[in-house]
Amino acid sequence: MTGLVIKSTGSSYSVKTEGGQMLECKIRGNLRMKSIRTTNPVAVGDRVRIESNSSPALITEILERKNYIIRRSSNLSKQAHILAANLDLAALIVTVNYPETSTVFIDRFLASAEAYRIPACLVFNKTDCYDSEELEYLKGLEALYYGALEYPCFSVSALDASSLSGLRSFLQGKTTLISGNSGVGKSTLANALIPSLETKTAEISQYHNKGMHTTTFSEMFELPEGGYIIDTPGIKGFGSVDMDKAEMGHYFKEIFRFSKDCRFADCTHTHEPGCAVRSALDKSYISQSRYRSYLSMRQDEDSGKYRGS
Ligand SMILES: Nc1nc2c(ncn2[C@@H]2O[C@H](COP(=O)(O)OP(=O)(O)OP(=O)(O)O)[C@@H](O)[C@H]2O)c(=O)[nH]1
Ligand SMILES: [Mg+2]
Ligand SMILES: [Zn+2]
Repeated sequence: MTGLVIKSTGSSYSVKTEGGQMLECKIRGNLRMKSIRTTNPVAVGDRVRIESNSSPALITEILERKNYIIRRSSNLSKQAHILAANLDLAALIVTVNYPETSTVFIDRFLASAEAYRIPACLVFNKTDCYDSEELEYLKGLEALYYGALEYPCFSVSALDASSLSGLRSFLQGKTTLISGNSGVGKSTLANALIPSLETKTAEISQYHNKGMHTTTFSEMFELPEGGYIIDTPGIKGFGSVDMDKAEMGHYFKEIFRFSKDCRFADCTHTHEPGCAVRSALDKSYISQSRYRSYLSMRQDEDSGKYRGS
């Protein structure tokens, strides 16, 4: 029998079987591991084979992952923690204000999604409380990210159910990771999309005896229309990705596109002659804010935040 891992508590896993039944499973002792060394062998979103006639039911095999996102336990450690597997979409919740989400933050998120090869979208939330200047700025963001870069964008208010219909149908049938700064409305949005969720999180809170459910272990919530969302309070953007410095330009769509015309194949688009990227920047084909984000991510790499090349 196969199933989908909905929730992990470190030692036991809630698996939804093909028949829709929920089973609490343990891992079989000799479960075969893939090449990556991880602190958690099985992650939320994993499709697994289970032996259901033993007690407890056992996970005997992890089916091949289409993708996964990881968090490295520490910079020096080779051990990684898998946050979620088999994602169809990564959604960043953005607020122009209350709190302000910077474009660097948006671009880091999008670059990480590109590096993981996970489709990304932006959800601009709290549109109910923007003044005219903030709404103008929002239009500019949509023109850049949707108009020029073709990332799907949604403008919503988590407090207004009627604003959510476009997003709702976009998420239908997909497994979506929701990220964003603290306070942008991730939980509020999850509750608005899944009316039955409020009670559920409340139960968990009581169990752990604190205000929120624990952040270390991800959980997927089923959408009434089909599909899942994963609200992970622990991840702001993504886990650290293995971004190769030389490939940073690949994770910015438009920089990648223009870079094909740079004189040097290994152009860093910072100082080289014949750089098609900087020439596109001068002509405003590439936005200043995106280029600044690119430079800032390259700099992180210099300071060892990403794996060096
Ligand atoms: N006006 C307005 N307030 C909102 C909206 N969405 C969320 N809020 C409020 O913003 C605050 C933070 O929302 P949360 O859903 O807790 O934010 P979060 O992203 O889950 O935050 P963390 O769990 O800390 O990461 C709450 O007071 C919400 O009621 C919205 O669309 N409009
Ligand atoms: Mg929250
Ligand atoms: Zn260049």
